[in-house]
Amino acid sequence: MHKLLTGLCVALLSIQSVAMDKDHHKSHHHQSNSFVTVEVEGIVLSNFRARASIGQMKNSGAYGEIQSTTNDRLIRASSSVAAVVELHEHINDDGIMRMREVEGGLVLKANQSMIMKPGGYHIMLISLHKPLKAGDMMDLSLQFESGKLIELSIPVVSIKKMHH
Ligand SMILES: [Cu+2]
Repeated sequence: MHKLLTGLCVALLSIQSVAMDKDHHKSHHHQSNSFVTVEVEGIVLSNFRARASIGQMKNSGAYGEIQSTTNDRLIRASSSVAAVVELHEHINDDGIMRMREVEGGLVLKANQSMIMKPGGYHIMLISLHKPLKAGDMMDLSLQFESGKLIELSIPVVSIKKMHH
């Protein structure tokens, strides 16, 4: 799998260090949360956030928007905050909304936004090691079919802010 290795790109991003690649940088601030749009190797990431967990619930979700300049796929996500991280979609099963793992990952069509949001595609955080509290940051790493690997630090926001 040489293809996977040659395109490998690791970027450490956080709200403190978004000043990368200023030439193509299309950053604009989202005032409603603390994640700033970043662009890495032709992939633009915006509005990333995770939902604060509720009480003792061990699951939560992370959301955001991804746009790639080339056709690609988000094939895996991981984080140190949860034992298992899956890519999910919601489906309408005879009037009942259910979620399930997306087979083969989330498709990114060149220059089209793929939006993960509550009730749609999302990154499922399963078996949290500790509660996710609003105001915290959490790490999230995104693996793409092209071999690109992007590591983010994303804010945890309350469910109220999530749906604004
Ligand atoms: Cu889910």
